Amino acid sequence: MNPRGTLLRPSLVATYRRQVRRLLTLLMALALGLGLAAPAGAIVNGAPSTPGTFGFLVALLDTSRMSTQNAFQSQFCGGSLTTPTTVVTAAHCVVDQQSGVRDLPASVTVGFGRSLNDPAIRTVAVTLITVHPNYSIATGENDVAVLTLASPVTDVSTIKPITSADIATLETPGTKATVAGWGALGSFGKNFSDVSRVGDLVLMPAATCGQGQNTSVSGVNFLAYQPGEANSSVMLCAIGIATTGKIIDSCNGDSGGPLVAGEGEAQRLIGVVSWGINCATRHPGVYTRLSAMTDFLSATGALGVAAPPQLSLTALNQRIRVTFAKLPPNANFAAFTATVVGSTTEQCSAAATTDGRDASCDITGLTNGTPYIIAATGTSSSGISAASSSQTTTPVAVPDAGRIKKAILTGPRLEVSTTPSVSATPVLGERVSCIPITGGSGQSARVIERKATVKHLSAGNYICAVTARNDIGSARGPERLVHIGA
Ligand code: 4AZ
Repeated sequence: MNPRGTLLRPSLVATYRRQVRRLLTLLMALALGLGLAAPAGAIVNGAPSTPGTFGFLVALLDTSRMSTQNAFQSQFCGGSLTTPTTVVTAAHCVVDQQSGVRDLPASVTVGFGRSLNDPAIRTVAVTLITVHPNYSIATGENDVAVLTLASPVTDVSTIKPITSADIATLETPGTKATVAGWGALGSFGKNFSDVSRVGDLVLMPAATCGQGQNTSVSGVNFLAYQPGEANSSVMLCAIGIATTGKIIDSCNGDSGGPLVAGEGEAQRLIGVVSWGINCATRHPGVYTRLSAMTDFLSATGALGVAAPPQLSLTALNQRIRVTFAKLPPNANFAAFTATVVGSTTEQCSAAATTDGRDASCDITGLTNGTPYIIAATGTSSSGISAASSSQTTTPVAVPDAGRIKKAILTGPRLEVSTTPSVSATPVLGERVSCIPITGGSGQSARVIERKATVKHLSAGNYICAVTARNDIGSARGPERLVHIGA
């Protein structure tokens, strides 16, 4: 059961908004045609963004809808560019609220620009979506996700997320904050803005945001969220009152977008539009409290410091092979280094790969039977990452498997020649195996007198290597990429 009962679930957005914007817009057009008044506009009761400001505000666009319609019809959430390759948005924008299934990166396109009806709107693909590990659909807690862009956007201003240093100045109740987006102009009107709009808000006390204490802002009394409705440790509540006395609030379609505070160089992203009870009513809007999400933002690279790479270790003879996962969370490394913790000499480095293989390198000259603790860093345009968490493994006297010297395609067969595998005890067997880089099962063949013939390889790219076995175990030699043409 939804703990917020009748509330307008954050959720409505991802599922509902994606289908509904167009219909609502049509209904609006009809309403206008009938001479009904359009709701006066903002976010709700905000104002158009000033050109040249809020460049970091991005629109999340439904990729498939973009193939037949424009950005205005395809927009379903907002987001903020925090580094040239990261967009911070709401988790509920990219997680199906019924099934919990996450959107695929390819299904979301990021749009840059002020007007969604601009036919020249700039779009960038998404390669990775990372949802906060403790995001809860049921409670709406930790409603934050990071999108990693396919290519860096360096000519648009970014906004820095708040860190602990800024909490005292930027999270105090009464602090002025601004929300921006392309969301609904009114709770019931349900018409949407083409040009991004901004609303000036003030932060409410934590007591109003989950502890049941009503607060008045500019003489207007606002109703608090009760315990179990909102959790102020991970949420911020904010609302605005216009000079006209109208209530300023975020609304459907603004979800994922920025709540910013501070001026000039000190401006920070303090919140992400998350949920509320309707819009511009007597309840404040609720925002993800980003100061409580620092570890997540750091781990995804959204703070601008490269996230540590992920590594896996293979114990070999007097060496340890370190493999760096090409994926998460921030896939923009140019190179990796793995080091035995506490050593300055026992290390290895590898360039990032572009061919779909994971990068790897061997730390050599180690002692069999001794455990080694290993951590890794990555190098990207934003510098050297923090060290990864460390892992331990122990080199063992498995064979040093040979290397593929030559791989020649003759018809459907791959003729392979190898260097010998070396082992302290007899080598009991050697095989060459080739695995498709896209995954799945491959083909292998026995090595006899340093030669093997691998058959039945269909067209594609394969990673081939020699595997050698002795009485201790087996080991895989250096990998070689083999392309089988169609
Ligand atoms: C939404 O559904 C939504 N008034 C966003 C913000 C608020 C309510 C609903 C806050 O996207």
